[in-house]
Amino acid sequence: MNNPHPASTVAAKLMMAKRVLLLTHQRPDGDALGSTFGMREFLRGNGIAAEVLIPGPIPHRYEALCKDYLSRVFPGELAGFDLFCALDCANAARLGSGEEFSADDIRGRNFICIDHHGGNSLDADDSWIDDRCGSTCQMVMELISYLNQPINPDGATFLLTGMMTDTGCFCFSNTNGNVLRSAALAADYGADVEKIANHVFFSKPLKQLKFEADLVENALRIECSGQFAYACITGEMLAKYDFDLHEDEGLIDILRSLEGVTIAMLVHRRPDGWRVSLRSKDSNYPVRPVAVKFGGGGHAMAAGCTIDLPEFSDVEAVILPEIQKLLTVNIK
Ligand SMILES: [Mn+2]
Repeated sequence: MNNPHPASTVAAKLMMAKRVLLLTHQRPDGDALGSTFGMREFLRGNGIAAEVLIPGPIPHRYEALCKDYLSRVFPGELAGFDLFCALDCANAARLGSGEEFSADDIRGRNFICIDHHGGNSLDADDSWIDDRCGSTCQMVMELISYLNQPINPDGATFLLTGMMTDTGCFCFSNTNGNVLRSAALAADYGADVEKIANHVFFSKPLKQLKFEADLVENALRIECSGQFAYACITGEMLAKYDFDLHEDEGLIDILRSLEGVTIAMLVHRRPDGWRVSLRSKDSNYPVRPVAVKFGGGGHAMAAGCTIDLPEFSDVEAVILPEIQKLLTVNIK
């Protein structure tokens, strides 16, 4: 007998539901927004009432894509749903919507999770976790293929958005045949590639372009014989360019794109410590172990952690030796 498809349990729950609340992580990125709104379109197309609860504001670069789709569900309205589905959210701390709503409010109340973060600790009632997938949007597309049901062009556009943002437009090492097959399927269903490109990738505000230039000119540091590039974003810089850190998705790729760089790091101050984002562009040097060492996590090639030390120089002092070690001893 064939093994059941890994999506079969969550797929059955979704198709049996009457009213589904779709949830994702705080500071939503293209995959978070794409998978929730894409899933919403898919479920509605199948006659299932579905709403999206996004914690916090939508980043500017996704506003145009999402603006016609926003509806507001308040945490106080949870009783009206018979299924809760978290997408692209690796842990309970990121699912919350401030103090008014947390994962504990829905655990045990028909709560399912679909995610591509290997270290997922959400502990939903049923989960489908697959860290071989480049994006949660890809998983949603695979679930749709498994169910052999169509999705409308708007839904396909949302799903393709997350597939593109989480793979760096199919440039990162998480891009493989399955990623491209799911993307092709989204295109077949009418995904609007030009709309995604123009809204998400080719519409940076001028202040952001200037902020990025300042970052490269004044904050970029290079170590490890040119293999490690990093920068710290200061409050001063944010104020000068009126830059919102909710818009920082993709910023680290500017550092990663430098010739000779293997690992890039972007750091900024948050109330609970220094937020450290790490990216690698060589799978021989995965950054997840470094993030895990400091209590964080993520994907092999894209990970992050929060380090609670007084000064940025203290962060440099603990991170640099780890990166040096990684770059010298980790060759397969
Ligand atoms: Mn993702």
